[in-house]
Amino acid sequence: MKFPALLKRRSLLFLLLGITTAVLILVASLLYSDPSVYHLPELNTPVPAAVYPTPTVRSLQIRKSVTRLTLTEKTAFRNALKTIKNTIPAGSQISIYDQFVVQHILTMGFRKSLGASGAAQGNPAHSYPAFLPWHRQFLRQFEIELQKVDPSVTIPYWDWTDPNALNVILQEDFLGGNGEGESIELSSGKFTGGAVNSNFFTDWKLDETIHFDPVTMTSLGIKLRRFVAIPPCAASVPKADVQALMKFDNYEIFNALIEGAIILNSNQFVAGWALHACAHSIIGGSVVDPQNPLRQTRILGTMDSIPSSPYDPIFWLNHANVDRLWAEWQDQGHTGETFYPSEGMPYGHNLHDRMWPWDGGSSQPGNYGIADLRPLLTPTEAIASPADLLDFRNLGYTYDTDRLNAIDRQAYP
Ligand SMILES: [Cu+2]
Repeated sequence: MKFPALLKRRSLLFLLLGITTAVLILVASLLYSDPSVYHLPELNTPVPAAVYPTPTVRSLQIRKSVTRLTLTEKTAFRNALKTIKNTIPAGSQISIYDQFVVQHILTMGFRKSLGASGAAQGNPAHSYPAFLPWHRQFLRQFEIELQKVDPSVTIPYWDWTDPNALNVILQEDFLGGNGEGESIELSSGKFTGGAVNSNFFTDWKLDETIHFDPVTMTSLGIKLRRFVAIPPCAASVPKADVQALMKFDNYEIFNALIEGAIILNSNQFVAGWALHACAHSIIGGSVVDPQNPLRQTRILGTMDSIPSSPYDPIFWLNHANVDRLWAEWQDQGHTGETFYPSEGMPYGHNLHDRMWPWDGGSSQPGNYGIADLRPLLTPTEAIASPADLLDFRNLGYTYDTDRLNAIDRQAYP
């Protein structure tokens, strides 16, 4: 064969090879792109102007920073927690408190493969836009239960950027103490933790099927567990991370960043471990793959088991802080329905979708966990969609920060 003809045949071959590769890549990307993975909007998408609602409630209760609580307030909060932890309502097999833990676990059960049914798609409480309103409703429902015991109680918040706040939380007069009795050898050193033996928790019994490690799917036992401040999450969150968060105008980006499974790295969203997710880890702790510090191989403490985490009362303080930051962001010109996606999200995450379990029974979770927890759940009467949760003042509370109180004083003179 003459040289030019060979060249021609070769380039034809290369062209064919090129086309085949391109087709293969396209098919593979279509096959393997997971439709359940949530894609964030572009950075700098324009946002509509804020609309300020008119207040409909007369007076507001104040959720305070843990650092500003008096001893009387700490005691009242602890007593209310204890009471609902030990009260089993008629028709339920578990306590009022444990009902909340089971609700939280079963948000992980909305997969058809687990036997879920009904309208809800994806996890109704995590990884998508309803993360913030779902937890706002969850906290409010929990606070209402506390207030049935003591009407003066509100859920305090843990400002993660204040190292003193964690110190206050972990005192014996409040939610006291790291875990004890176990040590763990990590590449960064030796750390201790284990069961929490503070006085407050002597009768804080956990159900071994409700308290589990979602990575190894094994029980975490009947005692509350903590491994405080082990790597990779340090004992406080950098102030700069929160300041950076507050500068985003797009709701979906704000929601995803504060949840903390992604971070922004030189203008790119990448998998990460920050803010709310890190706060879970600061208390609970987990062992991670040394090759990939984002991959947990074993959960050590209650708070780092995302499903079972409400079993540790610090859960409520962590989420009150998430909610406070959202409230502050809303007050900074991101108020109302224009700052929440109205459509295009999995069911349960659009503005007017009902969020399980406050959906009037329209969706049922599948069997998620190390035992079937569904028979433990008692249905709730409440109905809620993200739209109902946007105005926190309308729910009857505010936070003790200057930023919020400036508006509180105008709205509630
Ligand atoms: Cu949650």
